[in-house]
Amino acid sequence: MVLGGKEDRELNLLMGAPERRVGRRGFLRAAALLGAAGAAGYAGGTVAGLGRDDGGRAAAPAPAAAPLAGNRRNERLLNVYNWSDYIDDRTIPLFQALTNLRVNYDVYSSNEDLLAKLRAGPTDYDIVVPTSWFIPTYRSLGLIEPLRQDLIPNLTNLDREFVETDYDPGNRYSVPWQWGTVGVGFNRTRVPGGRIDSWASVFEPAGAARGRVSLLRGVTDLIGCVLIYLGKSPNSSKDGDLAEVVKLLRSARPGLKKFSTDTYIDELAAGETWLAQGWSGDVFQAQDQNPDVRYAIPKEGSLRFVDVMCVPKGAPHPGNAARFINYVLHPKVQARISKYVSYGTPVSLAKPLLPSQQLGDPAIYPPSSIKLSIVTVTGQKLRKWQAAFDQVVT
Ligand code: N2P
Repeated sequence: MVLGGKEDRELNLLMGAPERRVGRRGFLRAAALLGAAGAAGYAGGTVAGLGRDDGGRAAAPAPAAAPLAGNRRNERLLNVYNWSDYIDDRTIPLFQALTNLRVNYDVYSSNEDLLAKLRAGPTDYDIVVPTSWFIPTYRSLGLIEPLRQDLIPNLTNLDREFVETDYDPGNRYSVPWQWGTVGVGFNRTRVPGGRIDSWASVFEPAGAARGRVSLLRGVTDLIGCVLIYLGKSPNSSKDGDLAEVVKLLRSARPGLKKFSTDTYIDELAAGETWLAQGWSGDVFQAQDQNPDVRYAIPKEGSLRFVDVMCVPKGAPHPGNAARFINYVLHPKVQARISKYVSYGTPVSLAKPLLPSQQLGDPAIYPPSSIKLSIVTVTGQKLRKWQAAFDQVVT
């Protein structure tokens, strides 16, 4: 559909062409193409490396406009640092074409990697996406700055539970990207009865599954879930509880293939691992490749997380960051991302645009009967959890 005026063109860009599904490698390929051809492509209004969005008609070039307000460096540039496997292949090209900003998109695969990178000194990143439970830590370390809320009118699209939060009431420093749960991804042909219901399946691997199990290489997700399995508070920092966590994980080790927060998607899909502690949307991305893959939240309960967009202190382009955040909060953009990554959207206005089977899937939008906890991270707890993690994960 080709429409006439500027607003219609923008709507076309937001809506995009029919969904194309690519895996992580496909996305990285697209990102590499954008890196190579983006400078020429974005200024000309094409979607570099991916062709025109609409067959060459509606994606008219944005005018080579004056500098955009709110930036420290006068560049039509945005540097995004996000989790791996957390975006579709169209959102960045369409944002570039719509705004005439060039985006560098880089990925990490754990909160620890991101925090270490930002603590090591200034970076050029304009947007980073830590899990919300790290926000108090980022604030107290002075690693993030207030958002230019005046440039984010779409903040009103956020569901109330993502505005009235303990970690950042009113979204002064952070805006949700997507949310999800921690659970177990498994190959239904490889587990007795085709289903699993307990964390025992991955924390005490047994039988033929030994050696075919992966656990998350992330301090909060790993330690928090083992505490839950042991019947402790998911926020415990008691030395005795953490000693039990270490003991359990040490005895699990011989039955594990590896710790991973990124490659486990492909390994589960390829049948190299049969069971994986993982994040909900990641497991559904594995299922897209292999229909025998399933996801379960164990009966003992689990963790729920929200990953939030923040601007590092002193970022070169905070104005452009705000423009990107505003774009991401558009219901159509939320729906496109959410549909692809199979995580939950914090914008209910996006839900009517999602496939009904995704919306009705209790593994993506779990009912309140499922026991899900949120981790709170303090400096002392993080040090203790990290020490426990380091005793087991090398
Ligand atoms: C995306 C994983 C993001 C969830 N691959 C972890 N908070």
